[in-house]
Amino acid sequence: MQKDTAIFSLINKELERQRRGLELIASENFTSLQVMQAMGSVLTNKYAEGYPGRRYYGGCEIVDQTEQLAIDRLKAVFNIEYANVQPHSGAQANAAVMLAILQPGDAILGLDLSMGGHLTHGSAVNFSGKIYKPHFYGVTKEEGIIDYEMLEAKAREVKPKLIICGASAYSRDIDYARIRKVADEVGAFVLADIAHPAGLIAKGLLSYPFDHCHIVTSTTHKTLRGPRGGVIMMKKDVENPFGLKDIKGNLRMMSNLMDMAVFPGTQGGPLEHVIAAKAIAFGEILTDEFTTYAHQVKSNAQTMAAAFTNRGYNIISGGTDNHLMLIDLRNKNISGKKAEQVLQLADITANKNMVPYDDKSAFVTSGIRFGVAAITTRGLNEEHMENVVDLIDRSLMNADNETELAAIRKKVNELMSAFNLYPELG
Ligand code: DSN
Repeated sequence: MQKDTAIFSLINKELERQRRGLELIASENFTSLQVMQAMGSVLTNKYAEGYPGRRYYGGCEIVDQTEQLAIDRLKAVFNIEYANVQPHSGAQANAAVMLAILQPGDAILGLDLSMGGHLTHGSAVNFSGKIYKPHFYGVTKEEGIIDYEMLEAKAREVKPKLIICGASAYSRDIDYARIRKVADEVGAFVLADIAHPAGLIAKGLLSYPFDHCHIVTSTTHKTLRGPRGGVIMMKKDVENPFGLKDIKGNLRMMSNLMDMAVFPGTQGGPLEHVIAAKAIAFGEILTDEFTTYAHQVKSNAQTMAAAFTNRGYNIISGGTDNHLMLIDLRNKNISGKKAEQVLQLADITANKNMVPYDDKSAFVTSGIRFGVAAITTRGLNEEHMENVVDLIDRSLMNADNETELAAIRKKVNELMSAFNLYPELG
């Protein structure tokens, strides 16, 4: 068969783009080469509906082993008893959890998208806001931290069946114990969606949600540095606490409800090539090298936040506990949209983001979000953060100066040329 040069030349261009730029999108990272190799392997050819040892297809004896390794390693990463590694994404993981424990029309309570939450936590344009009855809590106007009092008051008022914690643009740790307390009071499940900070939680650098939240979901491609995908986890496999039954009317263990909600509930055949890549990533997370990485992520983020603050930037909540920060640009007289576009011209990639109590739309926004997971993988450390912030600041302060932006882009390219990305790929 003829090589598809159209696609492969585009893939090479994307490799060059990733190599030369400063990647600051908080939800992105660079996997290891072996993680990518597993994704491009023969495992993509295999159908394997079901779970290891109980499949609906023959020939699953090898993928049973790769999937079991992924499960066992993920359990070791978080010291937990249950893991499902089949969700194709974080959104799929959250959809399965809700299918498992909710009925259409049930009330759910999540962090408002415009305050740092996620689409799947009840947004009106998402399945979670269409099938279930969404209610929201926010962050305080003064400090930008989760308004736990508001969360508790809302929970008592609307009596949700599910309280969701976790966020996409929130830089502080979360008080899971406090959320569980009010959940117990009103009879709600607690789901922690740790997609963003999972890699730091894995290494004990943030609070451990598993002791307090009935269910935990994550993506695998952000701070976990694995392939694009999702997982569902629980500390212990217990009989479901609210007497939930399966469609045959049987009381089931929580693990059983979760597994059935993934397959056949929301997905068909699992992506066994991606699951093998997840297994490799989880194995990498168990190493000391990843412990060093996670500490470096946290330190880089704090150094970057301090450098922004020193230049008069307004970081929501005043700093960061994790890998990201959200900046309100209103005192810098530039919108999030314009900032994203300008940075792009300097080969700095980030995303515009609404800030709490934003007066601009989601397409314009007053904020921009930066994360350091990817540049930390490239090898940048505290010493580089001042320079990175300087390059960003100069770009934003010269938003309409094409000559200056071209000069900054040259500096960015020079900086990044010192940090190899996939040298094996030539
Ligand atoms: N869209 C992802 C993010 O950028 O945070 C979350 O799904």
